[in-house]
Amino acid sequence: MEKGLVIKSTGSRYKVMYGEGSIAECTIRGKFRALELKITNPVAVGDNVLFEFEGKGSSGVITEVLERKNYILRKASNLSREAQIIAANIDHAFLMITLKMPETPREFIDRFLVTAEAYRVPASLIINKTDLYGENELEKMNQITGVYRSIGYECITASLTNGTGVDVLRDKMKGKISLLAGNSGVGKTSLLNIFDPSLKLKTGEISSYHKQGRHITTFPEMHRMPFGGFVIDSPGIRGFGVVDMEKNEIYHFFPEIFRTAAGCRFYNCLHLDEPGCEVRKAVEGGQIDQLRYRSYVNILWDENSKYR
Ligand SMILES: Nc1nc2c(ncn2[C@@H]2O[C@H](COP(=O)(O)OP(=O)(O)OP(=O)(O)O)[C@@H](O)[C@H]2O)c(=O)[nH]1
Ligand SMILES: [Mg+2]
Ligand SMILES: [Zn+2]
Repeated sequence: MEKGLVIKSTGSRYKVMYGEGSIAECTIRGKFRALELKITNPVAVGDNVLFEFEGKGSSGVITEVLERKNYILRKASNLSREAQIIAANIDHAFLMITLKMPETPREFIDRFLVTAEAYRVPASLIINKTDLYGENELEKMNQITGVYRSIGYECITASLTNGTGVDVLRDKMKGKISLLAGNSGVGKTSLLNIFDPSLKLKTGEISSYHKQGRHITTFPEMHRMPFGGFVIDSPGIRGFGVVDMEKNEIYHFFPEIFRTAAGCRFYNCLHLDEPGCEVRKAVEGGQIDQLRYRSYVNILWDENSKYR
């Protein structure tokens, strides 16, 4: 019996790192106790597992997944009730976004942050491709960093083309297990290639990212960094999610709404149109960002419609 760390999962096969960095190619056998219902993959990148060698060489069978401290889920769609674990046991999640080529939708940012809050994964934003920004995008960038910093999320601006922000990011990821998430084409894999040029990971052609984005990275994979620690590169994802979130706890995962909600008249206020709602007041007064509030309402609406 060996203890190892899952660094790649491609559906039915798993790469497990053990010892001083040896790799075993593993499969799973038997039934795994489902840690949570509606999760489609029993073993995920970042899982600590027990496995047994089988035959000769470096193949093995995973027999147990050890308890997870946290994880981030993806959903097939916002309305889906099934989810897949992208990565588990994350020290810090970084959502990489861009304001141009492609433009990350604002609600996408909030859905990611809600997921991170719900599973207690500390999260930050990386705003990449600043070299491409004109006046318009720079203004948007300042607005976005203003909103998210005031909530408490760190925002790091970067350009991988001219090297801005790379040292800051290296420093933040040193010695930790970090998840690098974000929509397709923002530059996640490019950052890993800068951190470790020997990885030579496949990145996308800038011309192929028009609106939808073509996914270059297809499976999450954990890479050991030369400066210590691991970074998980993940495929561009459409939807993040929380499984079975209670309607009246969604706002708990919007820290600024949660703080403000303490002043609402009704303890069960959903901050829609209840009288004496401090959240609505703060949205109208500009203390809570309107788009953040809209994301909240949309997520609430999705959770509601699932049960109809
Ligand atoms: N101009 C500019 N281009 C960048 C920057 N960072 C990355 N790119 C380019 O953006 C394209 C997409 O980069 P990838 O690293 O493949 O993006 P990804 O986020 O890994 O995409 P998926 O694997 O599909 O999720 C590549 O052509 C990169 O060269 C940047 O800071 N500025
Ligand atoms: Mg990639
Ligand atoms: Zn309220």
